[in-house]
Amino acid sequence: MAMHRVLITGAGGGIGRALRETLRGVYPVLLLSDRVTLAPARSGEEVDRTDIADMAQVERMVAGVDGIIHLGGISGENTWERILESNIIGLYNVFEAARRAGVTRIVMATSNHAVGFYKRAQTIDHRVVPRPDSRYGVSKAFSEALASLYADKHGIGFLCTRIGNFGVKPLDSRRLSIWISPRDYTQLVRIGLEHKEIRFEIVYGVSNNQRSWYDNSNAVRLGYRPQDDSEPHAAEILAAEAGQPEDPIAERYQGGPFCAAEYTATTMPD
Ligand code: 15L
Repeated sequence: MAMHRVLITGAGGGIGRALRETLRGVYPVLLLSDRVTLAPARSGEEVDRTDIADMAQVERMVAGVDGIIHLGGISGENTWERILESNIIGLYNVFEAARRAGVTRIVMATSNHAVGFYKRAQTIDHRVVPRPDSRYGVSKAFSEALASLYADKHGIGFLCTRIGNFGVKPLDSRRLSIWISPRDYTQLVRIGLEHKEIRFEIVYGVSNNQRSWYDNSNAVRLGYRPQDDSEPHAAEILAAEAGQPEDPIAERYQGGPFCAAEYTATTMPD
């Protein structure tokens, strides 16, 4: 199962731009796609412009591809119409076109927001049922369900990476528990594309954070050995946040402000 030609959707976003560098030369061809214009192709790269909401364009994009890193779509809360177009219809188009084209492996960006309504006091693993904290989180739970269907029914291997927060360093106290560094995410993506026995797996896309809310033993079982930990950034972040007003809903749940936004219930879920 050689990965010769690997497609990155959403290649113009923050994670896509980072993977473009860290995966350069790892696979013979990196096909970089987005609906926005990308920087011109260098050696070993091809650049494509596709709107994943358009099936005909998606079919052209996936022709001749061996593996896909699917990052395309909306990456935060948005209107139902935009989520529907990009994260439901667009996602379906990518998986269905991949099936028709004989793609064998897909690494997919799901999110901590698929399980954002678990409390911070709880440690969760890859087997918990989804508890989305937003329309965006619902679309990510849908993406995991669609991946499961295409794995079971059509034999495509899926690594669903529930990404916490990707960046060179954690941004705030919540992100101390869910941060992932570019090199750790690159390692996880390579496991997803190269591990011989992946059928359908959910893992947390997080570094080796001391403050983690996740039992990421499924990723470890697949060979993931994260190098980074948010802890060296903790003192500075916590000092900067000291004395700031706290939202009780955001503070109680892992999804933080995604849980608090539009919240109208009169009692807090357990
Ligand atoms: C996500 O899923 C988003 O894609 C990202 O932009 C951040 O908001 C992240 O979650 C987070 O929870 O920090």
